[in-house]
Amino acid sequence: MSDTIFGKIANGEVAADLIYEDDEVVAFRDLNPQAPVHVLVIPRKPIPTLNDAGPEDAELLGRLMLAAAKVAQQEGIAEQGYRTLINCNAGGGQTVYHLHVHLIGGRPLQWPPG
Ligand code: DGP
Repeated sequence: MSDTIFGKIANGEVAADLIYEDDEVVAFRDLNPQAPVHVLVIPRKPIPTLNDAGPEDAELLGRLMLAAAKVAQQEGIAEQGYRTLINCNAGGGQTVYHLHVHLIGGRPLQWPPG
């Protein structure tokens, strides 16, 4: 599973515009940004989809969300607001099968999404 492009970014085999990393989490700019700020927050652990996360991943999932909030602060969009989302499987729009949280902001965001 660590052979997805995101696994390779997490272990340094493939370059990305990294903006945050710690022992368990890496964040980098999306290659195809949908907003002025579009960052992907991923666990180093190669969990393919949210469906594959188990109770043992509960703390890690929390760390992903806290890292997203930290990056939002770093990027200066925390006060104006932003969106975090996880696409799950093809019907949810997932294309890379390494769990990731999208952090999107820097422009007004519509709700509901398309
Ligand atoms: P999703 O559709 O939720 O699986 O989102 C995958 C996102 O990953 C999509 O917005 C484009 C981005 N992406 C795909 N390949 C790369 C890559 O090699 N580098 C970076 N930085 N982003 C990528």
